[in-house]
Amino acid sequence: MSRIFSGVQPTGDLHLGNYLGALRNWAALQNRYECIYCVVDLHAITQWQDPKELPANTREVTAGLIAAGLDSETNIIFNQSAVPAHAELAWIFNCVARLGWLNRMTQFKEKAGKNRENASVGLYAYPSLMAADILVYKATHVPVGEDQKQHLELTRDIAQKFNNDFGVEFFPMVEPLILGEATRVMSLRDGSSKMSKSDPSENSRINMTDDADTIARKLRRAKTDPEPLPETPAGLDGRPEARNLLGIYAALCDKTMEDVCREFAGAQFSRFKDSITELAVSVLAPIGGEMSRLTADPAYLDRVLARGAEQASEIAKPVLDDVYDIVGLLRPAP
Ligand code: AQP
Repeated sequence: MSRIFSGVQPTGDLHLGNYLGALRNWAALQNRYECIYCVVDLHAITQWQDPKELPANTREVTAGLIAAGLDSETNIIFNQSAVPAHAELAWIFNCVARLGWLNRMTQFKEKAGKNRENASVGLYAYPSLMAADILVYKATHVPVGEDQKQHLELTRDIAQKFNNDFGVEFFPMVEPLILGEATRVMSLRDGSSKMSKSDPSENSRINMTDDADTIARKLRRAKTDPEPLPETPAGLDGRPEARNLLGIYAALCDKTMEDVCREFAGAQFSRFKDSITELAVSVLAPIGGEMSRLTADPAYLDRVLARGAEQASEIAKPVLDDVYDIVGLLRPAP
């Protein structure tokens, strides 16, 4: 059976982009693949995280995964730092990946911004750790948003180079799974930048735990343009905010952009915003409610994570043992 790995960072409130670009798709895959889902806390600390908030964020993301429909009994759900094999394989991959490859990563450029000299080495080496996350389980498929495609290509490059360097056919060539409309949800304030947990403007995103009034307020304030909605998606060219809102609507109700354009052809944004608000609340309210219920029981979430870490470690250990043998690293005799 094919095996899926994917991760989400506990860097703050989960938002509609995480839901439509990742969590919802993960839930849809769970009966077709063996699934390993990871709360990637080691990735999170590549940028400053308050140690007082990180545990609660890790539990909240875990609650988000379950509330979005992942069955914690049939899927492996755990936090990355609980399985040291990720960090161990990442170090080996740091010795396989080339500086030139990492220099091309757009996420590093975006996140480091102008203050590149002051970015952490961890942020720079983030893609090596991501490759380790995936390959330590020899995962065959990774469901990712459009934004993570470049990192996945790097994972393939690392796997290929490892196999070539050591003359083995050890790591598989992992395939991306990019699913559905609105795989890249953009900020409500700026249709050219991604909806993101770390955007300083709360109004740029809809959080999975936002209540109905907050969702309505954020959508009311969402940036638009003065034109009525077009009859076809071609009419959205040069209108990034309109494209984003229609894409979100289409994803929330599982329709195509063509269908949504037909439905709202000629309408003003005021009418469309009422409809998208109603739809967003109907989808997110039950999920947000379930997240609140689950986060009120941290002991339950900790049990889910502990069981997941145990199951993940069982899969990772023989892979890492083989890697140590291939590389020629001695392990203490049993
Ligand atoms: N805006 C988005 N549209 C579609 N998919 C998205 N994802 C994130 N943002 C969007 C997908 O969600 C999964 C988990 O992402 P993540 O939280 O681990 O990292 P990220 O992509 O860096 O998300 P953020 O919100 O932008 O976090 P910060 O601000 O901390 O960097 C991934 O599959 C991602 O594609």
